[in-house]
Amino acid sequence: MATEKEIVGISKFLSLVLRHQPELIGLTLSQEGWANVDELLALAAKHGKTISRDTLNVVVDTNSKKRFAFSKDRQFIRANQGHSVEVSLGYQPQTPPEILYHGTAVQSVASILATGLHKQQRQHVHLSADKDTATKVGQRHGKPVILETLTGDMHRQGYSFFLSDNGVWLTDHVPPAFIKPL
Ligand code: HQG
Repeated sequence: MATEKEIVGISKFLSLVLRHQPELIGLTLSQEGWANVDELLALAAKHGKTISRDTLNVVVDTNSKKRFAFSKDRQFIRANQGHSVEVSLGYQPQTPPEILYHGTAVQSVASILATGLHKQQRQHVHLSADKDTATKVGQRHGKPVILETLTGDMHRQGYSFFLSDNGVWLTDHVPPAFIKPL
């Protein structure tokens, strides 16, 4: 059995190659972001990261944020969201709740209120359905600040929203008019 520390390490490694730099180990993702599991494991081993199929199953199935998903036949794996490489995950546009939250760090607030939320390196701006999650997201960057986004208004004005398989709301850009500090 892999230890908790090994599992976290593998999860970070999977985020790296499935979201950001598949080329690091010579991996190719499909347009929808899928990697062949056998190929992933073989390339990982070749680059000094040996992961058994059983351990991979544990990492995917126990991940607290459900970051990764297998295809139905479990031959392919992808990250559910958070990519910086260009993929089309195939999520259908959805009606968001009236309010969603964005957790950020205090040093970014002035710029966000002036120019809106930008997706930066990722493919989307990430929004959370609850304040707790937003706080955790913001903490990754510094002292957390939660911003309220008026997503109901945005949707009625034609902005598109997607809900990832692990419950993260995704959109392209949130203009300042739809952002309120809590
Ligand atoms: C900030 C984690 C200045 C934005 C989480 C954020 C999430 C601006 C940072 C997922 C700005 C980008 C994504 C502006 C946005 N001026 N700063 N105009 N617009 N920002 O990591 O949302 O653990 O790319 O506030 O749970 O923090 O990876 O995005 O602070 O779901 O699975 O630019 O990552 O999931 O940072 O986090 P990120 P995020 P995982």
